[in-house]
Amino acid sequence: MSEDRDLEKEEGVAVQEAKPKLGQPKRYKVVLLNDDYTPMDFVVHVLEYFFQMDRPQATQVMLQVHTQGKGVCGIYPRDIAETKEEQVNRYSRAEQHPLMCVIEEA
Ligand code: TYC
Repeated sequence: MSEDRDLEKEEGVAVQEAKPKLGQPKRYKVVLLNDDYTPMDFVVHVLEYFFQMDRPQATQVMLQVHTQGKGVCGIYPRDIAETKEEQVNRYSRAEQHPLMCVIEEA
């Protein structure tokens, strides 16, 4: 840096400082989608287990998904959102339910 400045003075060379380009990292919504087959109590269990919701909160989000078609489980940095999405989908498939979890840019 100070060497760059010396260079500017001594040799007439303009040196552009690199702008720090770290913005705020993007955040991602983890979203559950409705379907006709997954039992409501399984969805409530998923919301409690993977998203640390209490029973009333999990029930509210489950009903939001059931009536509106989708609902937000949480908002996270990309790697955490992707991990939650995979864990929920793997678990739902292992339990033979069609429940779908997806991520969306927040
Ligand atoms: N619609 C499902 C039912 O009537 C319940 C359900 C809720 C399924 C939320 C998925 O993400 C979901 N059994």
